Amino acid sequence: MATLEIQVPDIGDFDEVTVIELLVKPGDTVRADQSLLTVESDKASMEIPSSHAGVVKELKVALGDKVKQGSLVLLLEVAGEASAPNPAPEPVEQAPDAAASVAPAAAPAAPTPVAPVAAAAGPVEVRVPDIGDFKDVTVIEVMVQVGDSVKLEQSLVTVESDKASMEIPSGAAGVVQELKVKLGDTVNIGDLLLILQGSAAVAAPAAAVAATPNVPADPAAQAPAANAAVAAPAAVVAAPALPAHNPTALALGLPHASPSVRKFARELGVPLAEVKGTGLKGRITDADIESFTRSVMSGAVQTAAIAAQQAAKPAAAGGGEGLGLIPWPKVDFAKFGPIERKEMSRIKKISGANLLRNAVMIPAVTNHDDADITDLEAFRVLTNKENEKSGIKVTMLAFLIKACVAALKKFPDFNSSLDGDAVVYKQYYHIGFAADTPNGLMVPVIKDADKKGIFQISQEMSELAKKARDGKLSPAEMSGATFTISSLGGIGGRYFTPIINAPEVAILGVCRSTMEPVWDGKAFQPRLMLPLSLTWDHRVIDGAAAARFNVYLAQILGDFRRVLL
Ligand code: CAO
Repeated sequence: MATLEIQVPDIGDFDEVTVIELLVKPGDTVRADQSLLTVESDKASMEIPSSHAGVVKELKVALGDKVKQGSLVLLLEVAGEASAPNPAPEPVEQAPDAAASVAPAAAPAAPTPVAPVAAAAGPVEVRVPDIGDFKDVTVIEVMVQVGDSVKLEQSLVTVESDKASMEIPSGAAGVVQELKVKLGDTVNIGDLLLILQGSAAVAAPAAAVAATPNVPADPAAQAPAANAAVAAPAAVVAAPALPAHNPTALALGLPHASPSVRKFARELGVPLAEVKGTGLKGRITDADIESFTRSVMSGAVQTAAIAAQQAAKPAAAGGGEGLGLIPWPKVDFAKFGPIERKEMSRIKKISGANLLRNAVMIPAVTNHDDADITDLEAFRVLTNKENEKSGIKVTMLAFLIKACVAALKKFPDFNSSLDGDAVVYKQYYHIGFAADTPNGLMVPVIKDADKKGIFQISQEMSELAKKARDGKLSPAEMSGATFTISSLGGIGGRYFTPIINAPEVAILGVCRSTMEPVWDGKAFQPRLMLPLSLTWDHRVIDGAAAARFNVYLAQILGDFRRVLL
């Protein structure tokens, strides 16, 4: 065994960076290249990977510490004789328990600062500067749009590799004439980001001419941009300069989170902008993403928008002023008789805020209809009898999920979400179902329900419902629904008006089926009728489409062979 000193590697031009996240603790086994901690400057965050596999013996930094190249990060115990894989400044000690200095694998290079050197008029091409060793970084945020006035050094886009994210500020001032990148694009050094109608200082493309990452550009190399052309677009490299920390910009722009947290959030479909960070300086941590996702529950809750929750708070808490309403009545209930006061559960508080937001913000309409499920119920009962030994009980809800998928395919508007002025049509069919649990409502999700059969859906549903009741649903199991069904069929009732699970645009409520006399043109026949209540977002869906959706759904439930048509 040898003990290695893991130090902060060359992190480019950053003088000092703050430790904002510790990703390991003493006793943890780490792989070579595994991220150990996240450091952050005012414009970039990066993860510092381990150069070796081993066991963390001692952490030498704490949250909030300032570190720079060469700072000792931790002591790592490595098996046998350690050797540094990447250029290491110090040879590794081989003596047992001797501490050795090892530089971790190359860390992300810092964008190189450049200075504004000249005024420009006319179109100015703003390009990706030298961003160090990164290739094919992804644009994860575009902070400006056409027509925006951009100041020199104002952040334009955020790019992200698997280990770092950084904002790319503008090397020129002006008005955005044309955007050349969009979310999800991959870019490299020199790629065109946007064209500005230049009006002020232009930064020289110093970063672009820096010979190697992490090496400050030669000031002489800044000269060409001083002559930024007037007629032809001037080639300007976005200057990754590092102005002083600007909390306002942060608040308005990129949520504060490390690349791995962003990736985690993306995997779960969590909108980072809606997550409240509890880390240093309000930074969003993995735990925040997890607790956010855990709070996604109830028949009317999918995502928690903190901002909306805040806005909704006055009303929820007894105000109403936020909505311009008269205050909630304050009554001394004890005056009228004995009372008991109980705090609402955390889940109820969170889901309440979400329900309120969804109820207030969505112009929702509910259509009611009935489906004749006489034959389907007979088939279900027979199927269960025939498959008694399998241990899988086929439920009406499984058929409903399958029938809804067919209806969603026929009416794609119902499987969409609103995103600003655009409608996002999802080509996958993840169906959430409201589950009543002792802790409150949860909405587990059957993923890819279109690709699953009734048995599989029934089995998954019963497993997920059990997990929900036991409080063991993982965030991933509650994420990504495209449509939700809330079934009160096992309980009773006729119709109700479910609240849409934003950002979905529709939800189906189902109540208990009852035997009813149905006129067949000659006589009343006893038929098993299932009450359906479809709530839909009128911004995306029209009443006629909703009526058609219900009619089609009822037709399928009436004769499941229609699914094949
Ligand atoms: N009509 C008549 N009977 C129905 C029915 C319907 N629409 N749906 C279910 N049933 C019957 C079942 O067949 C079962 O009967 P048996 O025990 O005789 O077989 C019984 O009711 C209980 O069913 P279930 O509720 O256990 O199973 P399910 O698949 O219908 O539902 C689940 C599962 C998790 C959705 C349900 O347990 C649940 O939690 N429902 C509540 C959802 C809710 O609260 N929604 C409101 C949200 S808005 O506040």
